[in-house]
Amino acid sequence: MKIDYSQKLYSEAVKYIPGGVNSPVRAFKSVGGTPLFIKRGLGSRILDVDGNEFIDFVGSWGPHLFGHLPKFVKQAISEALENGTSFGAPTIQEIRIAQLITQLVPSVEMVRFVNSGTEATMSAIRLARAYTKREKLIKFAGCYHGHFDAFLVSAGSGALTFGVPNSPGVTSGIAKDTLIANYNDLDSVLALVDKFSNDIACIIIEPVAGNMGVVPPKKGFLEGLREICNQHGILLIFDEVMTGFRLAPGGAQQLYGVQADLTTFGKIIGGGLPVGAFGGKRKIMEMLAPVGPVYQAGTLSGNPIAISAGLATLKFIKENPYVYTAIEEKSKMIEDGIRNNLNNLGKKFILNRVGSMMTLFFTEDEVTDLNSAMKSDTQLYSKYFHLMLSKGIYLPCSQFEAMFVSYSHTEEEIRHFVKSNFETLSEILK
Ligand code: HOZ
Repeated sequence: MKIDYSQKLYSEAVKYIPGGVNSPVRAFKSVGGTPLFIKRGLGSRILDVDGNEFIDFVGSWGPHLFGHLPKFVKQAISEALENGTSFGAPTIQEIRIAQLITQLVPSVEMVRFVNSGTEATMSAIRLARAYTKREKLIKFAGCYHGHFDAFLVSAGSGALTFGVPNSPGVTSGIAKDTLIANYNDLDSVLALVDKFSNDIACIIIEPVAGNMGVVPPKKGFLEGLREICNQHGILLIFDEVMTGFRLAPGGAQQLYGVQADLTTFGKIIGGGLPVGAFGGKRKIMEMLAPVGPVYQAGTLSGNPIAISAGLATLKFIKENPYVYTAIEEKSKMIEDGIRNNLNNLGKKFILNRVGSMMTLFFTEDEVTDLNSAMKSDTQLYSKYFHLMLSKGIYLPCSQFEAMFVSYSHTEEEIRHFVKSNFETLSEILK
């Protein structure tokens, strides 16, 4: 595969941008090699600057539930653009998308828009702290909630991939208010609650973890958290930046039947443009300025172009709920294919899948939390990644990320994926 132009651009990029990238996971650092510079994306395919075409299973790390540039998003952006790019004043679209979200996610009675998942989670914990008048939060080892200071303690995603789960620059004052529990381990939560009960404002969790690779919640885990929060006056925050509108129109809370007090969104909610949001019960949300005293703001928040793209996406979801069945079928086909391949090769590597999010871990021990995820052989993953890439399949460039299936993936592409998966596994296990 020729990647000369990507290589040239990368050597130029590192001169002006730290690591040549604007978000660390893109840098191919953990798998080695040069990040590919992408020129365009359409449907399930992306094309790099050297002219290589790939079937994309990253989907911009989650937003592209319908593949790249679906017609309804393109049209919404073009129409919105005719009217201008930003006003710093309310627009009709913001009301419409807020209405739609409150219909799709019943625990969300009010919603505030921001520009990224990070902004959503950092604003949500400020609100939780103000509402409960408490300062500490519980997060789970390996969960990633964006790059705000309070979350860069035992963080997942790039922080985990690059071995910096506790980032320098986060003050000890901030870190001491972040308590760490183990995913899928209610006892570890109870131990913290026993010790700090009256100081804990919120428990924040990815209801399906996607930033240490995909780790599903065990039966009863989310319900248990809900129960603990109810008993101790703690707010439960579901970070649905990845799972929101992906696992079901109402996200993971619909899938598992557990409601959060506050929910954060990103990715799909912006239809591929930078939008984040957080929402929840009215009495909590009305503590936000200008109604209440909790300050939170943004010049570009609710940006009309981005919100129009998000609105078009959510409308499509509402009007075409069958898409979830179709995406589930596609994802199941991939899962069955990989499992069949592993069986034929006599390997018991762990494949975790929830809906259209999945991760193949290169370990034969069950992956239920950060410790078990870390048992995965990341060198083997790197080989897997590069060989799959050479067969035209673009996967996350880290073991500790989710692979995403979209509505635009065709059966033929899935067959190609499964065949490539078999050839690749056979090769790297030789
Ligand atoms: N898992 C990450 C976000 N949820 C990947 C994207 C990024 O950090 O750039």
